[in-house]
Amino acid sequence: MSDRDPSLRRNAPKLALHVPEPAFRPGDTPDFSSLKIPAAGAAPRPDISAPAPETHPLTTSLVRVLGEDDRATGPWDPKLDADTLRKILRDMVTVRIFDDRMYRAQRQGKTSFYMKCTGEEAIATAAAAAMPADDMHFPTYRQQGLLVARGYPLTEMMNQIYSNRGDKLRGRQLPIMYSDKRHGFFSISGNLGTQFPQAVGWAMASAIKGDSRIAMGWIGDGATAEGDFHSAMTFAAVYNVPVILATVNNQWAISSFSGIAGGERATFAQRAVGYGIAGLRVDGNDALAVYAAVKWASDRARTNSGPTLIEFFTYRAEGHSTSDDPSGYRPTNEAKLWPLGDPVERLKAHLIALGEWDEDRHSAMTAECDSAVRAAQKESEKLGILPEQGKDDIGSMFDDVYAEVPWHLAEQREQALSEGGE
Ligand SMILES: Cc1ncc(C[n+]2csc(CCOP(=O)(O)OP(=O)(O)O)c2C)c(N)n1
Ligand SMILES: [Mg+2]
Repeated sequence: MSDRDPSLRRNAPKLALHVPEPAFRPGDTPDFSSLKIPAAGAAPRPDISAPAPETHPLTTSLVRVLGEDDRATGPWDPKLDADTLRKILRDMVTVRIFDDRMYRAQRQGKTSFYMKCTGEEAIATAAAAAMPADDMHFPTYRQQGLLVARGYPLTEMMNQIYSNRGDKLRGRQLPIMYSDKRHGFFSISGNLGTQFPQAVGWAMASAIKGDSRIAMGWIGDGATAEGDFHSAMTFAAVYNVPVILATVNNQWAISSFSGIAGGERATFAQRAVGYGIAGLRVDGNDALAVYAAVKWASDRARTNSGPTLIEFFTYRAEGHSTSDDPSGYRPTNEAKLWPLGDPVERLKAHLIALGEWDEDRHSAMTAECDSAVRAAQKESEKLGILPEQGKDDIGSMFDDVYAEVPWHLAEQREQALSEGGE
């Protein structure tokens, strides 16, 4: 009798699959009490040239600097001066105001699409503060803080969002998919995951040329399930590439929770262990911890001590984009109950505890940021908003793709122009 005969296997268990489900759905009361949150200052800080395995215990804990008492503590305290702290705070506040105004602009029909990074502001702004301005970032759509922190004009960002006459990308990209080489900000690609191998490739090229600039690649928790994540990790490990690979674990990928990308089985930082590279898991709502981790990984990469995978643990406080309504898949008060708090409030409280800030100064600074964002918006809207764009120069949509326009596109352009672009 063949061993494929089903009668021989009748006592075997029925095979089954596990489909991860988030702990809380709409209507439930979120309870984060089982979440293990190590105390600030508890994580050891290995030397930047330490062998990768020395960092591996840090892939299951959490690097935290700002304590419950709003003080900075432990070996990861980057000991920043008050001006640097105030600059990071200001950048975070600007990003939040910018996000709110552009979200509203989308609701007013001035553009088709917008994505906020609410609750995640510390990650890009503190990372930018920790690295020289000529290092290269390969960001996703949630690192607008890099541009803000590096002083990219807000008007330019808005011109891109409105695809208006000032948009130097000439409407080629979806709103918010910025690109600016001078600010070390690689063109955002809507194809998730591409940023990781591209950052590794750029950093390899930098090393091959004998340059001293490093790259930082960015990815979301959901996109780590893409093959690109793993190809990038393999190359980074094999060639000891001078790169920082950052996973922003905001626990959601549109309506899929992080378990669908593997987050139930291991932390995202733990993937560094299998590849044999350094890994850190960091409180993404603690600007000082973000700064310290990125500085550590940047110094490590720059001294040829190897790549680092950093997981920034955070929470996506609002919808995925203007096209999303999270009340359909998670409790509405989850962001408020998230125990790692609000990154803006935490840094503000720290500066106040240091005697370097107060409520009046905070209100004045917020008002200044608000005026700057409003002024930029006014300026940008003089150059047009999205619904007004495109019809006047329809032939230009064939430009900038090929050095020489192929005959079939030339033919289509002629046709579009002769039909008046309708
Ligand atoms: C290759 C690819 N697959 C799917 C999508 C559609 N998509 C856009 S954003 C998104 C969720 C990504 O979630 P995550 O990586 O966690 O980043 P987050 O939005 O949370 O910052 C998906 C599935 C895409 N843009 N590209
Ligand atoms: Mg996510």
